Amino acid sequence: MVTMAHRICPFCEACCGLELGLEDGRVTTIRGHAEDVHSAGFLCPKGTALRDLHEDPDRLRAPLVKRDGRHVEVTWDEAFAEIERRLPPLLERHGRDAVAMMIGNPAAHKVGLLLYTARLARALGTKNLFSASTLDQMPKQLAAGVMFGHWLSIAVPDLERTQLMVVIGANPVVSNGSMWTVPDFRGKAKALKARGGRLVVIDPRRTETAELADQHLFIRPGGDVFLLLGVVQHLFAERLVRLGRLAPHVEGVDALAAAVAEFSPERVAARCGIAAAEIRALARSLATTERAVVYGRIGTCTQEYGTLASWLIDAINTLTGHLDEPGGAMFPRAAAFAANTLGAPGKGKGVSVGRRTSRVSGAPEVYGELPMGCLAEEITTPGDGQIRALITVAGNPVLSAPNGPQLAQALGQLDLMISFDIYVNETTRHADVILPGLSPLEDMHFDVAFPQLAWRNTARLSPAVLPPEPARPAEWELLVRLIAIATGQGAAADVHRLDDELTAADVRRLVGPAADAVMRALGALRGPERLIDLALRGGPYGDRFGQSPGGLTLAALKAAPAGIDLGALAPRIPEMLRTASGKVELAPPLFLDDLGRARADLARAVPALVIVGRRQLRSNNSWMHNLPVLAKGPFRCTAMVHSIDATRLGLRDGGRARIASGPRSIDVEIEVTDDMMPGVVSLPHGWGHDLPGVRLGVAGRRPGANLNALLDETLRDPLSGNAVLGGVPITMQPL
Ligand SMILES: Nc1nc2c(c(=O)[nH]1)N[C@H]1C(S)=C(S)[C@@H](COP(=O)(O)OP(=O)(O)OC[C@H]3O[C@@H](n4cnc5c(=O)[nH]c(N)nc54)[C@H](O)[C@@H]3O)O[C@H]1N2
Ligand SMILES: Nc1nc2c(c(=O)[nH]1)N[C@H]1C(S)=C(S)[C@@H](COP(=O)(O)OP(=O)(O)OC[C@H]3O[C@@H](n4cnc5c(=O)[nH]c(N)nc54)[C@H](O)[C@@H]3O)O[C@H]1N2
Ligand code: SF4
Ligand SMILES: [Mo]
Repeated sequence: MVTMAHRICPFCEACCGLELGLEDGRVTTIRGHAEDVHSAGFLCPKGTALRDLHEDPDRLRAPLVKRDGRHVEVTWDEAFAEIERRLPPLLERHGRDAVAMMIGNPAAHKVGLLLYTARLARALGTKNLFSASTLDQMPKQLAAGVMFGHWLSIAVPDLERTQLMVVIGANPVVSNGSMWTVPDFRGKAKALKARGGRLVVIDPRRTETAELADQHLFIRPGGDVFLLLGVVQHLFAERLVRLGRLAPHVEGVDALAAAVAEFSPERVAARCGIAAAEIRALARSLATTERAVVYGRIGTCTQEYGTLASWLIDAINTLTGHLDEPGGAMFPRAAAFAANTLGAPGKGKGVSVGRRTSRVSGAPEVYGELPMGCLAEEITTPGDGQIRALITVAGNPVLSAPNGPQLAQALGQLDLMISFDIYVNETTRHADVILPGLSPLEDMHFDVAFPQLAWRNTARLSPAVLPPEPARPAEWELLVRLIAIATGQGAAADVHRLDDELTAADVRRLVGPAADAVMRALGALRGPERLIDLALRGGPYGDRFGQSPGGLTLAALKAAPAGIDLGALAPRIPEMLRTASGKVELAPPLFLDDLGRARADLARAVPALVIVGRRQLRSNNSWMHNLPVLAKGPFRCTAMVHSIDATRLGLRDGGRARIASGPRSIDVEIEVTDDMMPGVVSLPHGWGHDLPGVRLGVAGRRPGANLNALLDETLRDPLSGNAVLGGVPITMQPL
């Protein structure tokens, strides 16, 4: 008999609702869930790979401990005994900072990992926190934090109601959106065009999104800040600035006008590779279209001016009257966990960064994190505060972080490495203990972060589809057990009692004297479910623990497999602001000061050849190449080269070439295509599965080349610490 179950896809930020057919405890079909209030039946090929992931023989189902250089399966008690034997003495002898944590992308997609990794970090009390955020979106989080008062107060395009959307450095047709939860971008973009609206894409590659667009402009990698400065300058120079309703809520308009005055379209054109007339036309159409929005993503973040570019994008949305307006860039109002729905509305503490610097390079911390590019040197540089142990949580930095080979070497030097992971891959092969979580199908799901970035306000939750194998702990229980060890309570501590204590402490912080009553109201729930119920009930649509009958609760979401619709995005300024001034900060000194760097760089010579990254529909960063349904088909890890460059360099389509950058080099397969801007090469990241000790049978057959083996870990956006992953000069020669 076939039964149906529903599950939010955990693979990318689109968070599609899936409908799974089950027969005899096996998933037989996976489709988009047509009734889902958020995704309405959309899914991509990766969604169907949930089954492959569940059934992948290489996916770990039991903990591994390294003995005599080899990973062997052990019991859970043996794994934790190993940690208890090795971690506390290390903390005792070298202090809390000797243990570092690296948190990877899938942690944002698994509620148990996300909520309890934060608790583990607090329990460890280490300053050495690293995450994929500084390989990704930290510039956007820094810009949003400083401008709006919280790092997750990100304005997202209101695509359904806009008439002009400008996409810079993103390819949502393939990535399905990022820092913007938007299933079926393609369908929504087609609807925009059908109602007479326009899509403009600015990218050094004619991407799948550019194919769909009314206009595509090639931009020189890393040139975005100059383009955006030119646009802002022109808005002021031509008196096109319209703040509209936001006028009383915006600070710094005059300071911004003064700061950009010298960056006329004529002055920036050569540096960004876009003609002055195009820059002026772009500024004018943004200012004169009633509903318009600029959206920037990875391409604008993973470069040396990531923070300035992210800031200027929202500055343009503000100056053209499109911030917080329908059809512009709007702030979602999530049902749970959103800092911009908590506390007193309209004003807050703002954000602070740079409160300390990293030991070796002196890089400023950002929101408590250090740049990923600093991890290797913090492990290998002797002295007080040296990292001696590392805990990775769903991260594969050997492939995902710049200069992966150097990091791999550093990992080999650790006294102890513990990995929360489901594969023995390029990173976890170095781990002394690997603790695998449940398959997504065996785990309940709730998105903590993505409803805060979503195209529409909805609330959804997925119960586990299949029962976990007996005696398999959930990831949050593994993390609590590690917390017990890190806080001296020992591996044998009662996980559920400790969870009660941790949650009671959180509740006390949140509601003060009402804590006992709230804990009673949360009843018999445990683990993440209890935290979700707490966040939902105390959230903006919540039942307020009985004070708002009919409001959201965990039980209400469980009873609604298609989710609960909470309406289209609505204006939220000033209520959502948490800046100290209670205003949108348009000209923060931190950013104005950094403009000096851009000014000095205006005349920089153009390198003959640079490399950028690329994402592909059947791939997800570094870890889904082992799933047969995705791995089949043509070889995808190709270096795209324009025919002009190919001719100049003697490269041929299908041939091989060596790419070098500084002392580093990789060998790749060539794809000649005039979809590239001349002088720019595009290679996807997350490949290079041919390292010794890796247990990825399918991925190993077509390993591909590791883009990050080429990149320099010392190149960073100085404000956000974000790695520079694109626009890096290279040379190429045929093999
Ligand atoms: N050159 C270049 N480099 C890039 C990028 C780029 O564009 N160009 N993009 C960057 C970006 S945006 C990101 S987000 C990072 C991603 O980099 P990472 O955060 O390191 O993520 P992945 O490489 O996808 O590795 C994910 C890890 O999580 C594990 N995993 C998967 N599911 C689970 C689970 O359920 N539980 C546990 N415990 N583990 C799990 C996988 O086995 C794998 O080890 O890469 C960055 N690197
Ligand atoms: N299928 C698939 N989906 C994914 C992922 C995946 O690996 N595969 N990863 C997920 C993750 S972790 C993230 S963060 C998101 C990212 O989502 P997106 O931001 O949409 O990422 P990309 O598809 O890499 O698109 C980035 C674009 O920037 C362009 N670019 C490079 N350098 C520059 C530059 O200097 N300026 C400009 N203007 N453009 C530039 C590149 O050519 C590329 O087209 O995707 C998520 N979704
Ligand atoms: S777009 Fe694909 S990978 Fe992303 S959530 Fe939807 S089905 Fe999953
Ligand atoms: Mo990412």
